Amino acid sequence: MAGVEQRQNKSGGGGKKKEVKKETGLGLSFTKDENFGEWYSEVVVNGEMIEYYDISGCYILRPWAISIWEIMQTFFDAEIKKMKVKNCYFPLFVSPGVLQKEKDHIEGFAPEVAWVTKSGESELEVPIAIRPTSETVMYPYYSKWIRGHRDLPLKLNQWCNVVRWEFSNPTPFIRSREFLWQEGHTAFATKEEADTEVLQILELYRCIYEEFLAIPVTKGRKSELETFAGGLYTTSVEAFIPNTGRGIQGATSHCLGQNFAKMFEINFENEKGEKGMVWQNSWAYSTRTIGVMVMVHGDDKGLVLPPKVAALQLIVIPVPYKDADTQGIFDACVATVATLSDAGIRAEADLRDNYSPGWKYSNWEMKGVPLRIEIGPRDLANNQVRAVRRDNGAKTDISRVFLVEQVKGMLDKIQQNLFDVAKQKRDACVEVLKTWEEFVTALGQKKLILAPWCDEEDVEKDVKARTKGDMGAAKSLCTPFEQPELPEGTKCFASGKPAKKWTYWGRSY
Ligand code: 87F
Repeated sequence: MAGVEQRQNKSGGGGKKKEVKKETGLGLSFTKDENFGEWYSEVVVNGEMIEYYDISGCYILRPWAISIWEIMQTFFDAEIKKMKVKNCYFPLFVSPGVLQKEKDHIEGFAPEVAWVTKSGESELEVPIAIRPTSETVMYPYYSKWIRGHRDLPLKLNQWCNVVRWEFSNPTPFIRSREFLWQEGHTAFATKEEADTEVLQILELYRCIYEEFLAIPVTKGRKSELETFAGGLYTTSVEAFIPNTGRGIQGATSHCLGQNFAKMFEINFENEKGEKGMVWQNSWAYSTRTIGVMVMVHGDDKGLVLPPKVAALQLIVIPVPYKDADTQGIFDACVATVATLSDAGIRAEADLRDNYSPGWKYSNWEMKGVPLRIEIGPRDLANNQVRAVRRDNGAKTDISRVFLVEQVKGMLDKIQQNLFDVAKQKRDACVEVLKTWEEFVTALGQKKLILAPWCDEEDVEKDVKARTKGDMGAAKSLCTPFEQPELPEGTKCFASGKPAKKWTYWGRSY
């Protein structure tokens, strides 16, 4: 199978620790610092998040990954429902005429569109595209459904898959040819309402990253060059992967202005009987979120899951000795799980008798379970359990009398610590600079660059051209909403013209 070949071919590189894997069948052969790419592939597979598939760029998402997706989905879905957004489902297939209706928007993306050309052995009369996004699928119906101001706002969302036939280096979750996302598409009578919603959604995306995935992100606005073609302005949350020195767009919230309304004739009559055009937004986050989480928190023992998104927050492992009261230990494990489950903690016991406790420790560490509880003869005698944190390995003995409150406290601490450590690491990579020489040096050091910029499209194109190479060119990531002071007379790092704003730059995914 191609997927297997691909992985075997990959295993030729450096940074290997062969003996560990041979001995136990556990453990990783690559380290995060020495060979990040191979480490990542191995972690997502051995952590049981994905399985490689025989079509390049497509991956099987296993229950361990989908459960994370579902936890984020439950949160986000409830939040947008509070905002009166309704869920819907539009077809996967797009007719060619409709797809190409909005020319500006499809132009640059056309090579990535996948087409169905046959059914059985016969050629289709008209080939059918598979949605890469649903603007052109949905907006003809917005035109039909919106007549008067009473039909506004129209706020729809769909949870679905999309296909983009990428050619550059596929990576599980981060760049796959099919992925899962939500896409929200809304229409308003006024620009003010649209502007407000863009930021409300962006705040939910920040919340998913920072509060659920424990990943620090920067909210900001995309440059003209990076703005969605056919849109008015694009906002995003941007994350950073210290190991590779690359920025990564976490999610986007666009104000489309009235461009699509013009193309698709989405008009309405206001209270005074005057005709107007709607103002539209669209916004999305995808399964890429999960890849960013793996890259940011994972370590040389495997996945590290933040408690808020972990399907299993705690694993209880019996540690029986030959002559110990094995039944008593097993009963204590079952009772511990019952107590924790009743308190709303996602806990299970690993009572398999064909694996040693040591093997189980490694296995659950690989899968990133935030907290492990061990119960041995001494614990049983003292009516206590031993808790071991996945994030920092810290061990604590907990009396079973205070089990629930202590465990809750530890899970909160782990969640916070993951965020704090990730933020420290990210902040340590930020380089504030003002000249081209400093820029080139910082780029070579995998920094996240904050530089004063003149905000001219040609200058960004020039930065891209001047930094082109095997590692990929540098580009603007976003102009953060929180702007440091920009002293009068500050010059653009790239053009020397007067700077208008501070902007983040770097290589990116
Ligand atoms: C690939 C092929 C065809 C991105 C594509 O961000 C079209 C596209 O329109 C395309 N890749 N895009 C931009 C998607 C914009 C927008 N769509 C709705 C979002 C949020 C959700």
